[in-house]
Amino acid sequence: MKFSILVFITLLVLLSFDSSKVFASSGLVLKPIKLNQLGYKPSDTKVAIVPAGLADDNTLDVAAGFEIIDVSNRSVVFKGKLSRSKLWPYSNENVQQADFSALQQIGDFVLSIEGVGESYIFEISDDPLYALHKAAIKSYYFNRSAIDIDSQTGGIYARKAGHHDTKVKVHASAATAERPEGTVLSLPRGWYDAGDYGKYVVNSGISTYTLLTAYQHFTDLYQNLDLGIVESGDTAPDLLDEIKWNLDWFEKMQDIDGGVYHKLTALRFSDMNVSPENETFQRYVIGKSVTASLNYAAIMAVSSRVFKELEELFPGVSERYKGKALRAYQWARSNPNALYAQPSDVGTGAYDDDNANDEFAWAEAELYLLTGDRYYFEQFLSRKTDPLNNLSWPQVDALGYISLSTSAHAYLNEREYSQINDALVAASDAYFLMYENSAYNVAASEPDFVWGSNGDVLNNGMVLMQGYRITGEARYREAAMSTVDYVLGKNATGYSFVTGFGDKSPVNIHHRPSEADQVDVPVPGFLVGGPHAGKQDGCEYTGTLPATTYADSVCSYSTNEIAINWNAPLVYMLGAAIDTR
Ligand code: 9MR
Ligand code: 9MR
Repeated sequence: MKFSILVFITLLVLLSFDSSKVFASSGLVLKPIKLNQLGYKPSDTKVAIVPAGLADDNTLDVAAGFEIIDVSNRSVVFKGKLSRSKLWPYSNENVQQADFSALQQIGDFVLSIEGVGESYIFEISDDPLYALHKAAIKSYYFNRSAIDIDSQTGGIYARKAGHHDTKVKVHASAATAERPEGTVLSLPRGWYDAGDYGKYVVNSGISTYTLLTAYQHFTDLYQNLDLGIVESGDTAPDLLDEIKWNLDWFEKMQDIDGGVYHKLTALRFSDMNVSPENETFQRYVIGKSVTASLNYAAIMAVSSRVFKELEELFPGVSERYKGKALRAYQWARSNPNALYAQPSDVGTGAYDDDNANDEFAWAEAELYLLTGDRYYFEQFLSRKTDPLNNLSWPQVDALGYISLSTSAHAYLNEREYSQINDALVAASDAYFLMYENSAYNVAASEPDFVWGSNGDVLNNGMVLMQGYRITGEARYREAAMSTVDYVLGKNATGYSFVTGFGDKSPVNIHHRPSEADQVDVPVPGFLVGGPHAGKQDGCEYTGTLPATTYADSVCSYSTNEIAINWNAPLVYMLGAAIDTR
């Protein structure tokens, strides 16, 4: 198993550090007790993490009991015992767990431990994540290009439209005889990728997929969910209206020959304090790649299926997407080695990937569901992908499995269908073990602590939710929700990683609109990338370990930027939290 070996190696490496120095310089501990700062439903598993000293120092492992106090009258409503301490290698801490799942009373509480202190106030209620869920989706609205965000829908974050993208030029790297360098194209709408103003097909693809999957898995929840966006009040679900804004741009990224442009950006990033309307760099479609084309094929295919059911509202859309999906796949088959290579005059995000096998498999799964043509399923199987492979923008193995598992009943025989579901359950089992053995009580491990770690952790949660969806076994859901608790405060930094939510959440995000506006607090509902030890931006960090290297500073684009592909599994997991209990 890849992670057990990695855990072992990490342990060895970490234990050879001078841990007292690491701890002394960490300075990250805000409140020593770490828990989900938003709260829990009465029936949820509820676990807080309590520091028990350094990896090489067990002397603090003495506190035996903890109390939960009702803040309205300071009465003790629950008493429990801490677990034995355990090492979490990613923060080099010994920690103990305080499990208060048995407390099901509604109210506002703190967890208190003599000699350690009190936690932030958390709530137990029927809908602790409801507002957060809406804000997590609304963040896409705030990141729309080519639209004025009015004050009715945007409140204090109202702003003028930026990047109409009606005069985009074809970059030399994407030029053909039919569309030579400098050809002007109109490709408006879409979401900005992140804290920059680029629109990148690969990353937009996985983000759109995850939101569409949330819609398909929790349809009842989204049917009438009012997001307060400009389309609210029309007859389509708001979540689909939001997704459609992006698809309107996305579908236009196809060249005449069927191949798909890798991205639409300027040649370089602007300064941080430039608002959308003030960034007026010439923009280009840059490169044409096999990974973008396959992403595009997959997204056009799944969108064609979803919008078919809404034919009256969106006439002709489903059929158009279908044609585009097939042509993009054909191009990818003819150009399997067209991996993206960043041209020397371009400095925006690369989203380059040296392996398109998983993208092929994902597109083939979606095309099978779109057409029923066995050829695609056979191709999918021949790729031998594994849904346990770390789900993230360059690694999309799990996505084809999730789609087939959701929608293939009519297409696959029983044996084939079980094969798909078994692979997802096996991946869920691996993540479950990780959760069970984790000192921090979270389904996360070494490979997750890369740029965008919070997104990786939540993607583990999304895979675990498939185990729950397929088997109905509550333990998978419980392990999945550990990833939500993690990003909302039960982590080694003590931050709730979503802007505007939690007692301690990021304020100085790497997000140009938030930097450029006159508002002190950042646009709400954005999940920051999260800790990892890369420090690619050269900023100041107090922590040095995979789970502690995080800075709430604008400088830190490697840990404190926001991005559509990280918010998407947050939306999925919050939808799951609300809809499945
Ligand atoms: O702001 C950019 C951010 O969106 C990207 O994720 C990041 C990595 O590609 O780059 C940021 O831009 C920085 C650039 O790479 C180097 N000079 C400073 C830029 C802004 O801080
Ligand atoms: O999420 C991306 C991460 O996996 C890469 O390591 C990193 C550097 O290439 O880029 C990240 O994506 C950024 C993209 O290149 C530009 N827009 C902002 C994205 C989030 O930081």
